[in-house]
Amino acid sequence: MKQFIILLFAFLLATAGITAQQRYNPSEENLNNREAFQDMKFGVFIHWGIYSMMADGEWIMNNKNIDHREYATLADGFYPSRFNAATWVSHVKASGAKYICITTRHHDGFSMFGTKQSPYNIVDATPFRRDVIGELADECRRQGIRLHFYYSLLDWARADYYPIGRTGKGVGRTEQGDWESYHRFMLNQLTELLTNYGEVGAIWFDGKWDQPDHFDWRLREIYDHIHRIQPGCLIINNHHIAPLEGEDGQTFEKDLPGQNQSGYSGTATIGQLPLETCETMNRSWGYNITDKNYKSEKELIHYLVKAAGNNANLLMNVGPRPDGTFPDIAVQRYNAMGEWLKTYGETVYGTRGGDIGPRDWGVTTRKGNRLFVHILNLKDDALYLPIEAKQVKAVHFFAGRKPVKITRAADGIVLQLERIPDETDCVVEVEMR
Ligand code: H79
Repeated sequence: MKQFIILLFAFLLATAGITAQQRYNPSEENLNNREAFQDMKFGVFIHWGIYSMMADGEWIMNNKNIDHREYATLADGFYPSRFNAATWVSHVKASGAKYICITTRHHDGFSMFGTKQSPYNIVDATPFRRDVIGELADECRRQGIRLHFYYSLLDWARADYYPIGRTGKGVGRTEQGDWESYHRFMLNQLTELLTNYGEVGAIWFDGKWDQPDHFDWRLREIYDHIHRIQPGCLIINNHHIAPLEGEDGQTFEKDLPGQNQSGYSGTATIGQLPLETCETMNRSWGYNITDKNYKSEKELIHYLVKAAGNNANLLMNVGPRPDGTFPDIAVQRYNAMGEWLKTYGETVYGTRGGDIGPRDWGVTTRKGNRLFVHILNLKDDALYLPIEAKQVKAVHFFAGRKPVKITRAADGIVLQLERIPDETDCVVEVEMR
């Protein structure tokens, strides 16, 4: 019996040891960054690579089964003569976005930064020879924009990305490879990204879904490696599933949290971490010369507001042209969002999802004791709110802060708007006591 108790005790100690080792304890800096991340609410996603030259999105190598050796010769012709980091960051500032997430290496395997881990990068393999990530990092610091790095876990060009996953089967890769070498390569590149470009707001992973669910990516080693170098750096992984231990945020691809219109978010239960939703402005991530399906200004503003009402950030994409400029329509749309935010930013930045969850008519956001009711689509001149607050006061956020008449109703109040709202977003500020 005594022996059994000792054994049991030893077993309990051992299992406790394992869980303590596996549990990730974010640093205080990291926790602060999570709050700051949520406060920013709006970021610009940038998909740019040598694929941009073919002007048909970032998946062209896979979609057209281009041999990776032939694809690599594109690098010799990559010379974005009009690239100017200051212009990019100015566009971002004008949009009202507070951060940028840029592709440092996409699935095609080409590194857009000066890496020592492979010559297949913008500095060593193109006539341009400039580290655009470094130039962007400097400019972001200058203009007060946070910088996040997109980093693909999957690689269509490297032999050591093996076993080959569900995609890139027709690009002429080898039949064998050494995963240990690929894992090392990723860790070394991440070391470079986290030591050569100053403070990195987040590493944003993509491509986990390329391998079967049971595949061991050794993500925890990668995550711990990142947090050892920059404990404050947020780790976000676009794996379309619930957050994993060691991550600091959760992103949703082309869906608001909890939705699954994209078809990718089916298993993505909402966790406790800061949320983000990423979306394309037209229908492509990488530059697509014929894709003119741009969302309207109103749709974009509605998406931003709905993200905020869902307690999430919006990461809105642009695919710069091969010459290094943003497409004109993208610039125009970003400017329109920025103009709107000049007036309404207070109801978005620094807020969290409001007391009333998303509805057909719109969403609510909250800051302190102020509840912002964003009426996006209402067919009536009055709006019922199930608010418990005993004493509330309401005003139109804009339009001279005109008071909004309130009548009582069962378990809530009714805002008497006196007309059917027709603005992009009719914001009523409710002071809760
Ligand atoms: O970088 C952009 C895209 O290139 C990348 N993520 C954004 C931010 C992306 N690539 N594909 N997807 C997103 C969608 C993934 C689709 C999937 Fe599948 C459906 C993954 C698993 C099922 C495609 C089809 C890959 C395997 C089967």
